[in-house]
Amino acid sequence: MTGTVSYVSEDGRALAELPFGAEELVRGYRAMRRARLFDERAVTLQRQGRLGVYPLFRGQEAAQVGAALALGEGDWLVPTYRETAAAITHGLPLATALLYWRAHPSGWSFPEGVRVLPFYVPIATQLPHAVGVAHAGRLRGEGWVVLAFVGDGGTSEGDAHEALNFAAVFSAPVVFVVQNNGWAISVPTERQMRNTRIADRAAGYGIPGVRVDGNDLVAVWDVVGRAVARARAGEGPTLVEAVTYRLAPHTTSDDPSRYRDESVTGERGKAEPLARMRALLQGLGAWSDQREEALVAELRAEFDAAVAEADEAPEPAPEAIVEEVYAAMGPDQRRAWEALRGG
Ligand SMILES: Cc1ncc(C[n+]2csc(CCOP(=O)(O)OP(=O)(O)O)c2C)c(N)n1
Repeated sequence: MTGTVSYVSEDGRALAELPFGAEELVRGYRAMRRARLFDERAVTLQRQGRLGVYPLFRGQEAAQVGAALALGEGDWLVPTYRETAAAITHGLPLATALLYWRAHPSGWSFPEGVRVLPFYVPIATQLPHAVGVAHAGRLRGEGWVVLAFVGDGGTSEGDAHEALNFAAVFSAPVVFVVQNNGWAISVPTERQMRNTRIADRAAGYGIPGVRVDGNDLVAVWDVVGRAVARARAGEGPTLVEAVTYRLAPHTTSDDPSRYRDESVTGERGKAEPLARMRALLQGLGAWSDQREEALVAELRAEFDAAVAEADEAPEPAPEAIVEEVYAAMGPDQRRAWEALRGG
Protein backbone atom coordinates (compact mmCIF):
# COMPACT_ATOMS: atom_id res chain seq x y z
CA MET A 1 0.00 0.00 0.00
CA THR A 2 1.32 3.40 -0.91
CA GLY A 3 0.92 6.50 1.27
CA THR A 4 -0.13 9.87 -0.17
CA VAL A 5 2.55 12.51 -0.66
CA SER A 6 1.61 16.04 0.38
CA TYR A 7 3.57 19.16 1.26
CA VAL A 8 0.87 21.75 1.86
CA SER A 9 -2.21 21.43 4.09
CA GLU A 10 -5.66 22.34 2.82
CA ASP A 11 -5.46 25.65 4.66
CA GLY A 12 -2.11 26.48 3.04
CA ARG A 13 0.45 25.56 5.70
CA ALA A 14 3.74 23.85 4.84
CA LEU A 15 3.72 20.31 6.26
CA ALA A 16 7.40 19.71 5.53
CA GLU A 17 10.37 21.64 4.21
CA LEU A 18 9.33 22.81 0.75
CA PRO A 19 11.45 21.62 -2.18
CA PHE A 20 11.02 24.95 -4.05
CA GLY A 21 11.92 28.54 -3.24
CA ALA A 22 9.43 31.43 -3.16
CA GLU A 23 10.17 32.51 -6.74
CA GLU A 24 9.38 29.07 -8.13
CA LEU A 25 6.26 28.78 -5.98
CA VAL A 26 5.03 32.09 -7.38
CA ARG A 27 5.74 30.84 -10.91
CA GLY A 28 3.66 27.74 -10.15
CA TYR A 29 0.79 29.77 -8.71
CA ARG A 30 0.78 32.12 -11.71
CA ALA A 31 0.56 29.15 -14.07
CA MET A 32 -2.39 27.73 -12.11
CA ARG A 33 -4.15 31.12 -12.05
CA ARG A 34 -3.60 31.43 -15.80
CA ALA A 35 -5.16 28.00 -16.33
CA ARG A 36 -8.15 28.83 -14.09
CA LEU A 37 -8.79 32.03 -16.02
CA PHE A 38 -8.65 30.09 -19.30
CA ASP A 39 -11.20 27.59 -17.97
CA GLU A 40 -13.60 30.27 -16.71
CA ARG A 41 -13.41 32.30 -19.90
CA ALA A 42 -13.66 29.21 -22.12
CA VAL A 43 -16.98 28.31 -20.49
CA THR A 44 -18.26 31.84 -21.16
CA LEU A 45 -17.20 31.57 -24.81
CA GLN A 46 -18.94 28.19 -25.08
CA ARG A 47 -22.16 29.66 -23.68
CA GLN A 48 -21.90 32.42 -26.29
CA GLY A 49 -21.62 29.83 -29.06
CA ARG A 50 -17.98 30.71 -29.70
CA LEU A 51 -16.51 27.33 -28.63
CA GLY A 52 -17.80 23.80 -29.14
CA VAL A 53 -18.19 21.27 -26.34
CA TYR A 54 -15.55 22.09 -23.75
CA PRO A 55 -14.24 19.76 -21.01
CA LEU A 56 -13.63 21.83 -17.89
CA PHE A 57 -10.76 21.17 -15.51
CA ARG A 58 -11.73 23.35 -12.54
CA GLY A 59 -10.14 21.92 -9.38
CA GLN A 60 -7.55 19.91 -11.30
CA GLU A 61 -5.11 22.77 -11.93
CA ALA A 62 -2.49 21.57 -9.42
CA ALA A 63 -2.40 18.05 -10.84
CA GLN A 64 -1.97 19.33 -14.38
CA VAL A 65 0.20 22.40 -13.91
CA GLY A 66 2.42 20.70 -11.31
CA ALA A 67 3.09 17.79 -13.67
CA ALA A 68 3.70 20.04 -16.69
CA LEU A 69 6.13 22.25 -14.76
CA ALA A 70 8.25 19.18 -14.02
CA LEU A 71 9.09 18.79 -17.72
CA GLY A 72 12.04 20.27 -19.56
CA GLU A 73 11.55 22.19 -22.81
CA GLY A 74 12.51 19.23 -24.97
CA ASP A 75 10.11 16.82 -23.28
CA TRP A 76 6.75 15.75 -24.69
CA LEU A 77 3.35 16.08 -23.08
CA VAL A 78 0.53 13.76 -24.16
CA PRO A 79 -2.87 15.04 -23.01
CA THR A 80 -6.44 13.82 -22.98
CA TYR A 81 -9.29 16.30 -23.59
CA ARG A 82 -9.13 17.19 -19.88
CA GLU A 83 -5.57 18.56 -19.95
CA THR A 84 -5.83 22.04 -21.45
CA ALA A 85 -4.19 23.40 -18.28
CA ALA A 86 -1.18 21.12 -18.71
CA ALA A 87 -0.95 21.83 -22.44
CA ILE A 88 -0.91 25.64 -22.12
CA THR A 89 1.63 25.36 -19.31
CA HIS A 90 3.94 23.34 -21.58
CA GLY A 91 3.79 25.94 -24.34
CA LEU A 92 0.60 25.40 -26.35
CA PRO A 93 -0.47 28.91 -27.42
CA LEU A 94 -3.83 29.97 -25.96
CA ALA A 95 -5.17 30.82 -29.43
CA THR A 96 -4.40 27.30 -30.70
CA ALA A 97 -6.11 25.78 -27.67
CA LEU A 98 -9.18 27.95 -28.33
CA LEU A 99 -9.22 26.99 -32.01
CA TYR A 100 -9.00 23.33 -31.07
CA TRP A 101 -12.06 23.65 -28.83
CA ARG A 102 -13.74 25.62 -31.58
CA ALA A 103 -13.16 22.54 -33.80
CA HIS A 104 -11.37 24.83 -36.24
CA PRO A 105 -8.77 23.14 -38.50
CA SER A 106 -6.16 25.73 -37.43
CA GLY A 107 -6.34 24.12 -33.99
CA TRP A 108 -6.00 20.53 -35.19
CA SER A 109 -2.25 20.51 -35.60
CA PHE A 110 -0.14 22.22 -32.99
CA PRO A 111 2.60 24.64 -34.04
CA GLU A 112 6.08 23.37 -34.85
CA GLY A 113 8.25 23.33 -31.75
CA VAL A 114 5.34 22.83 -29.34
CA ARG A 115 5.96 19.47 -27.74
CA VAL A 116 2.35 18.68 -26.98
CA LEU A 117 0.39 16.05 -28.92
CA PRO A 118 -3.18 17.00 -29.85
CA PHE A 119 -5.86 16.33 -27.22
CA TYR A 120 -6.99 12.71 -27.30
CA VAL A 121 -10.72 12.05 -26.97
CA PRO A 122 -10.83 8.23 -27.47
CA ILE A 123 -10.09 7.09 -23.93
CA ALA A 124 -6.57 5.72 -23.23
CA THR A 125 -5.54 5.56 -26.89
CA GLN A 126 -2.91 8.20 -26.08
CA LEU A 127 -1.03 5.83 -23.78
CA PRO A 128 0.46 3.40 -26.34
CA HIS A 129 1.32 6.44 -28.50
CA ALA A 130 3.03 8.13 -25.56
CA VAL A 131 5.08 5.02 -24.89
CA GLY A 132 5.96 4.88 -28.58
CA VAL A 133 7.21 8.48 -28.51
CA ALA A 134 9.25 7.67 -25.39
CA HIS A 135 10.71 4.43 -26.75
CA ALA A 136 11.51 6.01 -30.13
CA GLY A 137 13.25 8.90 -28.41
CA ARG A 138 15.36 6.47 -26.44
CA LEU A 139 16.32 4.44 -29.53
CA ARG A 140 17.25 7.63 -31.37
CA GLY A 141 19.15 9.10 -28.42
CA GLU A 142 16.89 12.17 -28.27
CA GLY A 143 16.98 12.35 -24.48
CA TRP A 144 13.36 13.42 -24.11
CA VAL A 145 10.93 12.24 -21.47
CA VAL A 146 7.21 11.83 -22.14
CA LEU A 147 4.49 12.80 -19.68
CA ALA A 148 1.30 10.86 -20.41
CA PHE A 149 -2.01 11.74 -18.76
CA VAL A 150 -4.98 9.46 -18.24
CA GLY A 151 -8.13 9.58 -16.12
CA ASP A 152 -9.19 7.03 -13.49
CA GLY A 153 -11.76 5.66 -15.95
CA GLY A 154 -9.13 5.45 -18.68
CA THR A 155 -7.07 3.05 -16.60
CA SER A 156 -9.81 0.43 -17.11
CA GLU A 157 -9.04 0.30 -20.84
CA GLY A 158 -6.84 -2.42 -22.36
CA ASP A 159 -4.61 0.27 -23.89
CA ALA A 160 -3.60 1.36 -20.38
CA HIS A 161 -2.40 -2.13 -19.48
CA GLU A 162 -0.53 -2.59 -22.76
CA ALA A 163 1.17 0.78 -22.46
CA LEU A 164 2.21 0.28 -18.83
CA ASN A 165 3.54 -3.21 -19.47
CA PHE A 166 5.47 -2.27 -22.61
CA ALA A 167 6.93 0.82 -20.96
CA ALA A 168 8.02 -1.21 -17.93
CA VAL A 169 9.58 -4.05 -19.93
CA PHE A 170 11.48 -1.68 -22.25
CA SER A 171 12.29 0.93 -19.56
CA ALA A 172 10.71 3.61 -21.75
CA PRO A 173 11.30 7.16 -20.45
CA VAL A 174 7.66 7.91 -19.71
CA VAL A 175 5.80 9.16 -16.66
CA PHE A 176 2.15 8.17 -16.41
CA VAL A 177 0.02 10.62 -14.47
CA VAL A 178 -3.43 9.34 -13.58
CA GLN A 179 -5.71 12.14 -12.54
CA ASN A 180 -8.03 10.31 -10.20
CA ASN A 181 -10.84 12.86 -10.12
CA GLY A 182 -13.43 10.46 -8.70
CA TRP A 183 -15.60 10.22 -11.80
CA ALA A 184 -15.67 8.81 -15.32
CA ILE A 185 -18.60 10.93 -16.50
CA SER A 186 -21.35 9.49 -14.20
CA VAL A 187 -19.45 6.43 -12.92
CA PRO A 188 -17.70 6.91 -9.56
CA THR A 189 -14.24 5.41 -9.10
CA GLU A 190 -15.48 2.75 -6.66
CA ARG A 191 -17.86 1.42 -9.35
CA GLN A 192 -14.96 1.14 -11.81
CA MET A 193 -12.45 -0.83 -9.76
CA ARG A 194 -12.15 -2.86 -6.54
CA ASN A 195 -8.89 -1.23 -5.47
CA THR A 196 -9.34 2.52 -5.89
CA ARG A 197 -5.67 3.13 -5.03
CA ILE A 198 -4.55 3.19 -8.63
CA ALA A 199 -0.86 3.68 -7.72
CA ASP A 200 -0.91 0.18 -6.19
CA ARG A 201 -1.13 -1.25 -9.69
CA ALA A 202 2.46 -0.20 -10.41
CA ALA A 203 3.73 -3.19 -8.41
CA GLY A 204 2.09 -5.48 -10.95
CA TYR A 205 4.25 -3.93 -13.66
CA GLY A 206 7.41 -3.88 -11.54
CA ILE A 207 7.65 -0.08 -11.60
CA PRO A 208 7.38 2.55 -8.85
CA GLY A 209 3.91 3.84 -8.04
CA VAL A 210 3.37 7.08 -6.14
CA ARG A 211 0.10 8.44 -4.79
CA VAL A 212 0.11 12.19 -4.41
CA ASP A 213 -2.35 14.80 -3.21
CA GLY A 214 -3.40 16.07 -6.62
CA ASN A 215 -4.65 19.37 -5.18
CA ASP A 216 -1.21 20.18 -3.80
CA LEU A 217 0.85 21.86 -6.52
CA VAL A 218 4.10 21.49 -4.60
CA ALA A 219 3.62 17.76 -4.07
CA VAL A 220 2.68 17.01 -7.68
CA TRP A 221 5.53 19.13 -9.04
CA ASP A 222 8.06 17.42 -6.78
CA VAL A 223 6.82 13.84 -7.29
CA VAL A 224 6.56 14.17 -11.07
CA GLY A 225 9.94 15.94 -11.14
CA ARG A 226 11.55 12.95 -9.45
CA ALA A 227 9.83 10.58 -11.86
CA VAL A 228 11.02 12.65 -14.84
CA ALA A 229 14.60 12.57 -13.51
CA ARG A 230 14.34 8.79 -13.10
CA ALA A 231 13.08 8.36 -16.64
CA ARG A 232 15.80 10.63 -18.01
CA ALA A 233 18.45 8.61 -16.18
CA GLY A 234 17.27 5.46 -18.02
CA GLU A 235 15.55 3.96 -14.99
CA GLY A 236 12.20 3.58 -16.72
CA PRO A 237 8.60 4.60 -16.11
CA THR A 238 6.73 5.66 -12.98
CA LEU A 239 3.00 5.56 -12.32
CA VAL A 240 1.84 8.66 -10.46
CA GLU A 241 -1.71 8.81 -9.15
CA ALA A 242 -2.79 12.38 -8.46
CA VAL A 243 -5.85 12.29 -6.23
CA THR A 244 -8.11 15.21 -7.03
CA TYR A 245 -11.80 15.86 -7.64
CA ARG A 246 -13.82 16.86 -10.67
CA LEU A 247 -15.54 19.93 -9.28
CA ALA A 248 -17.06 20.85 -12.63
CA PRO A 249 -19.43 18.99 -14.94
CA HIS A 250 -17.77 16.39 -17.21
CA THR A 251 -18.13 18.86 -20.09
CA THR A 252 -20.25 21.90 -20.89
CA SER A 253 -22.90 19.40 -22.12
CA ASP A 254 -23.20 17.56 -18.80
CA ASP A 255 -25.48 18.08 -15.80
CA PRO A 256 -23.84 16.30 -12.84
CA SER A 257 -26.83 16.90 -10.55
CA ARG A 258 -28.50 14.06 -12.50
CA TYR A 259 -26.09 11.48 -11.03
CA ARG A 260 -24.29 12.88 -7.98
CA ASP A 261 -24.98 14.86 -4.84
CA GLU A 262 -23.68 18.34 -5.61
CA SER A 263 -23.52 19.24 -1.90
CA VAL A 264 -20.62 16.75 -1.74
CA THR A 265 -19.00 18.58 -4.65
CA GLY A 266 -19.33 21.80 -2.66
CA GLU A 267 -17.58 20.16 0.29
CA ARG A 268 -14.81 18.81 -1.92
CA GLY A 269 -14.38 22.26 -3.41
CA LYS A 270 -13.05 23.50 -0.07
CA ALA A 271 -9.81 21.61 -0.83
CA GLU A 272 -9.40 23.27 -4.24
CA PRO A 273 -5.80 23.93 -5.19
CA LEU A 274 -5.62 27.66 -5.98
CA ALA A 275 -6.84 28.94 -2.62
CA ARG A 276 -4.42 26.58 -0.90
CA MET A 277 -1.44 27.82 -2.90
CA ARG A 278 -2.42 31.46 -2.50
CA ALA A 279 -2.69 31.00 1.29
CA LEU A 280 0.74 29.36 1.31
CA LEU A 281 2.31 32.23 -0.64
CA GLN A 282 0.63 34.88 1.50
CA GLY A 283 1.91 33.08 4.61
CA LEU A 284 5.41 33.23 3.15
CA GLY A 285 4.99 36.95 2.43
CA ALA A 286 5.39 36.22 -1.29
CA TRP A 287 1.91 37.29 -2.45
CA SER A 288 -0.63 40.03 -1.82
CA ASP A 289 -4.09 41.15 -2.96
CA GLN A 290 -2.42 43.82 -5.13
CA ARG A 291 -0.24 41.24 -6.86
CA GLU A 292 -3.31 39.08 -7.42
CA GLU A 293 -5.20 41.97 -8.96
CA ALA A 294 -2.31 42.85 -11.26
CA LEU A 295 -1.91 39.22 -12.31
CA VAL A 296 -5.59 38.81 -13.15
CA ALA A 297 -5.54 42.00 -15.23
CA GLU A 298 -2.48 40.74 -17.11
CA LEU A 299 -4.06 37.32 -17.70
CA ARG A 300 -7.33 38.85 -18.91
CA ALA A 301 -5.43 40.92 -21.46
CA GLU A 302 -3.50 37.85 -22.61
CA PHE A 303 -6.72 35.86 -22.99
CA ASP A 304 -8.49 38.68 -24.86
CA ALA A 305 -5.56 38.86 -27.29
CA ALA A 306 -5.76 35.09 -27.83
CA VAL A 307 -9.50 35.32 -28.59
CA ALA A 308 -8.83 38.11 -31.09
CA GLU A 309 -6.12 36.01 -32.72
CA ALA A 310 -8.40 32.94 -32.88
CA ASP A 311 -11.18 35.06 -34.42
CA GLU A 312 -8.83 35.99 -37.25
CA ALA A 313 -8.25 32.39 -38.33
CA PRO A 314 -9.53 31.98 -41.90
CA GLU A 315 -12.92 30.36 -42.53
CA PRO A 316 -12.12 26.67 -43.11
CA ALA A 317 -12.68 25.10 -46.52
CA PRO A 318 -15.24 22.22 -46.38
CA GLU A 319 -12.70 19.67 -47.67
CA ALA A 320 -10.43 20.36 -44.67
CA ILE A 321 -12.58 17.93 -42.70
CA VAL A 322 -11.07 14.95 -44.51
CA GLU A 323 -7.52 16.28 -44.82
CA GLU A 324 -4.75 15.26 -42.40
CA VAL A 325 -6.40 11.90 -41.67
CA TYR A 326 -3.60 9.94 -43.36
CA ALA A 327 -0.25 11.22 -44.63
CA ALA A 328 -1.26 10.12 -48.16
CA MET A 329 -4.93 10.09 -49.17
CA GLY A 330 -6.52 6.70 -49.85
CA PRO A 331 -9.17 6.33 -52.60
CA ASP A 332 -12.19 6.87 -50.26
CA GLN A 333 -10.61 9.89 -48.67
CA ARG A 334 -9.75 11.38 -52.07
CA ARG A 335 -13.31 10.84 -53.33
CA ALA A 336 -14.73 12.60 -50.25
CA TRP A 337 -12.19 15.38 -50.59
CA GLU A 338 -13.04 15.95 -54.25
CA ALA A 339 -16.79 15.89 -53.58
CA LEU A 340 -16.39 18.45 -50.77
CA ARG A 341 -14.38 20.68 -53.07
CA GLY A 342 -17.33 20.55 -55.44
CA GLY A 343 -15.31 18.86 -58.17
C1 LIG B 1 -12.72 4.51 -26.20
C2 LIG B 1 -13.76 5.42 -25.61
N1 LIG B 1 -14.80 4.90 -24.94
C3 LIG B 1 -15.74 5.71 -24.40
C4 LIG B 1 -15.65 7.07 -24.54
C5 LIG B 1 -16.71 7.98 -23.92
N2 LIG B 1 -16.14 8.69 -22.77
C6 LIG B 1 -15.75 9.97 -22.87
S1 LIG B 1 -15.13 10.55 -21.44
C7 LIG B 1 -15.36 9.09 -20.66
C8 LIG B 1 -14.99 8.92 -19.21
C9 LIG B 1 -13.52 9.04 -18.97
O1 LIG B 1 -13.28 9.14 -17.59
P1 LIG B 1 -11.83 9.34 -17.02
O2 LIG B 1 -10.85 8.52 -17.79
O3 LIG B 1 -11.91 9.11 -15.56
O4 LIG B 1 -11.47 10.85 -17.35
P2 LIG B 1 -12.18 12.22 -16.91
O5 LIG B 1 -13.24 12.49 -17.96
O6 LIG B 1 -12.74 12.06 -15.56
O7 LIG B 1 -11.11 13.23 -16.98
C10 LIG B 1 -15.95 8.16 -21.52
C11 LIG B 1 -16.31 6.79 -21.15
C12 LIG B 1 -14.55 7.59 -25.26
N3 LIG B 1 -14.34 8.89 -25.41
N4 LIG B 1 -13.61 6.74 -25.78
